[in-house]
Amino acid sequence: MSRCRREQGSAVKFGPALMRQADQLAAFTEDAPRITRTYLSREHRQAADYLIALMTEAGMQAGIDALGNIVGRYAALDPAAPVVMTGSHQDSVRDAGRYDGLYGILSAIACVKDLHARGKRLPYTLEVVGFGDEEGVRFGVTLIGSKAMAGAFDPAWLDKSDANGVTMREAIRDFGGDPDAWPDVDRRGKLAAFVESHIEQGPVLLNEGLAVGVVTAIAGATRLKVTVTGLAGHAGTVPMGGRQDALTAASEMILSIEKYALDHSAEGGLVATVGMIEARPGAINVIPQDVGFSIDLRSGDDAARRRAVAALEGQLHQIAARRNVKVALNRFYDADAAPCDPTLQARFARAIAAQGIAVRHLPSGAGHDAMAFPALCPTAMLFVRCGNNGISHHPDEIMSAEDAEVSTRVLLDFFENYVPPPR
Ligand code: HGY
Ligand code: MN
Ligand code: MN
Repeated sequence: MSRCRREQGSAVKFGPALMRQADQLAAFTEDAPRITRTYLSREHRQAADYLIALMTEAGMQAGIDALGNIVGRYAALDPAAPVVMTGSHQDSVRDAGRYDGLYGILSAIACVKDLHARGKRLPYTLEVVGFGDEEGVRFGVTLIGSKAMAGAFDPAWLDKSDANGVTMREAIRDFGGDPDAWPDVDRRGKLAAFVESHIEQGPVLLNEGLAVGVVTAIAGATRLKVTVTGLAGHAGTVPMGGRQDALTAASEMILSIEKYALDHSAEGGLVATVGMIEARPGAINVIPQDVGFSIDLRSGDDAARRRAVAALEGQLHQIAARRNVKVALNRFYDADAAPCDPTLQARFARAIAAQGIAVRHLPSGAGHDAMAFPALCPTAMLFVRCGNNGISHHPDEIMSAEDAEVSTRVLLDFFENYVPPPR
């Protein structure tokens, strides 16, 4: 009997098909054999066409909104019924795994397909969304689709350009969208709840032998761009004592950032990452004059994250002064920790227990589209176990058909038993 067969002998319904669908979507990539799919790209369109076909086959009306979000609707019998939204993002980081984001869209579609096959409608309209951009790879802005739906879209984003100088406005038009219609995407006041199913992207569920878990809160995040300005010089003639080397100064700054995060990791699970660095002029025989690097700071405790930003600002300026270079920090992204709704968490807990699985609540260090919604409506997340020690944002990201089966059953149980509060 296949390992995926259910203990109770009930047939496998979801797992293998979900794995096949994730494999198919992984083929829509800009740099095969790696997986990279950015906002409004040709590959975004391919993924949209594929997901719209799956949504339609599952009994939904499906299409793309003005900003490139893929939206499927499984209408309630009552046209005036409340709306619940679910989904995740279709885009990826560079050289990504194949489940981050996409799994949450596919699992929700599988739930609707099952409901439709049984001729069952819900006491609410269920919208399944593939958000166009959560990772922010192409334009440096994250959560574009989910923030637009939450009424937090900033029209200034439309003038941001990608690495080829194409503005978001032009890219939306080229994609067939309408950048000026961004206010139409706003769903404020129209959603009863938002839920997202997503791989954990960490090792907690794996280490505890659990297929699924309930998210308590999503960590807050601050992202900064640091520029260090020294003085270029001949690598052979400038004595070590007199240098204004921007790269060695940046190196000391980066190690001080790591040390701060290590010393304060108990504060809401504070983490700090320098993921990008660039040195100019970038010649082997020239002392670097300009260095730019990124800082990504996260914590479940907003006050701790703010303290970290202030402390690091002071530290970097002290190092710059001692090394006779200049430093500037540009904070371009700030998101407070997003709490998950206790009632929805309890609903997920009941659905997990119904599968005979111990209920584990855990925070999310990763950011998600769900972060945009607590301001609008009760919001919750279901985590699914990752293999390979929980690695993600990496081609070794992995999950199992068995866990896809279980987590989709949990999500379906949630949808079938959730009753929106009276309006
Ligand atoms: O960066 C994040 O946490 C998310 O994967 N975009
Ligand atoms: Mn991601
Ligand atoms: Mn994600």
